[in-house]
Amino acid sequence: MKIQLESVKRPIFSRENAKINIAEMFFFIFYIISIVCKCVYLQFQNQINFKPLFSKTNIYMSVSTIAFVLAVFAFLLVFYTRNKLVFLIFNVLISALLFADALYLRYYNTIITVPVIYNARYLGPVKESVLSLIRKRDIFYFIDIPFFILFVIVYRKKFKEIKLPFLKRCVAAVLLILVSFTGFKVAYSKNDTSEYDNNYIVKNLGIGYFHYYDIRRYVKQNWNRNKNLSNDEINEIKVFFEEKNEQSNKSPKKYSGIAKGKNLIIIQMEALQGFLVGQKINGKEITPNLNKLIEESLYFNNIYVQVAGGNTSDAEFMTNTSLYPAKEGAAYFRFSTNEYNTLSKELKKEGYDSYALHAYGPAFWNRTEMYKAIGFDRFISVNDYVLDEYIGWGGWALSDDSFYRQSMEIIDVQKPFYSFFITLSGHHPYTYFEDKQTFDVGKYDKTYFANYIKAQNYADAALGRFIERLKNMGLYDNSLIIVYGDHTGLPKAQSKELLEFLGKKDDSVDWIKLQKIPLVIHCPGIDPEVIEKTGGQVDIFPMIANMMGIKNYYAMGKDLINSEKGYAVLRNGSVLTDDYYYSSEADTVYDLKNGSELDKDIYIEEIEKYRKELKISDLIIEKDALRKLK
Ligand code: GP9
Ligand code: MN
Repeated sequence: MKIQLESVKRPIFSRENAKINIAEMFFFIFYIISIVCKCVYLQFQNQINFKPLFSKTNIYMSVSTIAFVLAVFAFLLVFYTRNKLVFLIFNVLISALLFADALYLRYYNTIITVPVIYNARYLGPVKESVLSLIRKRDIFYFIDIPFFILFVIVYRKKFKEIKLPFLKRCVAAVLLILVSFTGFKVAYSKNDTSEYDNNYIVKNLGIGYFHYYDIRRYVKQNWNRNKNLSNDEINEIKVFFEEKNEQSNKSPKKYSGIAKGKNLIIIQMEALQGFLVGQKINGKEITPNLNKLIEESLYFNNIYVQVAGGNTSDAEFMTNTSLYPAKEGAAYFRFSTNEYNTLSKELKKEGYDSYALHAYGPAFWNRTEMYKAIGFDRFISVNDYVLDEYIGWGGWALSDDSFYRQSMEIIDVQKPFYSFFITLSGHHPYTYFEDKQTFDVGKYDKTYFANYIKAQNYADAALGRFIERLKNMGLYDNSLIIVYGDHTGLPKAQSKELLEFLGKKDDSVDWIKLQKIPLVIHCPGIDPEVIEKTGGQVDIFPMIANMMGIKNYYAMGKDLINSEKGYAVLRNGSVLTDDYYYSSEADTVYDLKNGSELDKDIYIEEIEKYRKELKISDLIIEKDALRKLK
């Protein structure tokens, strides 16, 4: 038979080529089904998706996976060659990626992302123990490849004789893309996709889409990012920290080294707001245990929430690095392969083991990746807890009580340790508590505000029991204990009852004063005191560093115990001091006592000095400067 050239017009299904066409069609269909199956297999094998097979989530995930494979297939069709090499190569590549995903999932419970591949050192133990992670069933990822190779060998002569005309391939590709796009749109519209959890995206829209999404996200965030740190910038950073450290090292410092050698227990409480402290409803304290702890501790009552696009993760980030949150998005996602100076790393030098404890999916907020950069020795996630009691967060999160109890069974308390607890029961929506008569909320019953109060009352009770446990274990007097809220729990849209309850006005100064969280530092040997200086979450690390005698040179925060003046810079550029509030939105300075407007010109120099911290912090984060300054 004469070799047909592309230019020769020939119907795809011409009779003389019918056999070859059928064989080719079979190849294509088998190819698509095979890749779809491998993708779906990965998800069920690694407990991302669960039975029943035909649940709504699984159906839409499969639709999205088929849509992805069809789109890729359309692309390959355009670059089609007679020997089908592009198809074979792609199959090998995707199989290798799925296999790598499976190994990574087995170790870290999350999918491989571009930064992980790009920054191979973050493959960590996976690289070292690849063999131990491989299972026999992984053969499934490659099982089809010999068939395709065989198929191509058997049909190679026949396949050589035909080639679908370019135009027809393009038309077929466009049609496939249309089908793929429609399928994906349907799947996407039926999902409440969360961009905060990579595994969640995989679960709902499939592994194929996730890798596409991850590449797009990476390119978007890094395309225009100039990572080169100029000499001027290096100087700017150096001068900034020289001045900052010179000032803060001046006088002899109070409580220096008071917690040296002690364990560090940080409890970051979900949505714990400052107004709750000491507050009563119908004569009953909302947070009696926190109030009691405060009486024995340093209590900071003017700490402002500084989180931004990373919410809870931003609070964690500030506490562990004393850097500001990223200008856009979440540092946990965007800068998880940076070099940071962290509490864990400093304490490691002193022989401590460090634990991050959070009874939620490890991929949420990209914690798995970010905790490597922070340097936690272990991340105890939802996979490590027995889910034996559900309280809060709609009734499906592990209760704080069980979380604390099980955590203390995991931590090796025989060695000095740093444990970072991130609680969950106080998470919105607080509806779980609506019908529970756990706390008398009076006339507010069944409102968002009332449910929030009940949630925080429960979280407080669990905290109280945890502190009792620490006392029984002999850890209360042998540890530096820090308690604070990660961010607020009552948004502006739900502020009516709160403002009424507190007798506050609905104005910007009253509102900003409510954007505070309690910060409590308990350490044997301190004189309990209320510290009214204004500060923020970036200030936590410097205070710990002073008390534990560890280094913290590149901190954006300040040691509020040892600084003369207090201030807090918010991520939106607003500044709060002990006296005034500069609102970046209104570009106006207000007196914090009475809300009256002040002359901006008097304060602008000081405001700009404080705001410089944001600029330096952004430089450090966006240009990974700490790696280069070492
Ligand atoms: C989930 C928890 C909640 O892991 O940290 O995060 P949030 O929604 O509060 O940012
Ligand atoms: Mn939170």
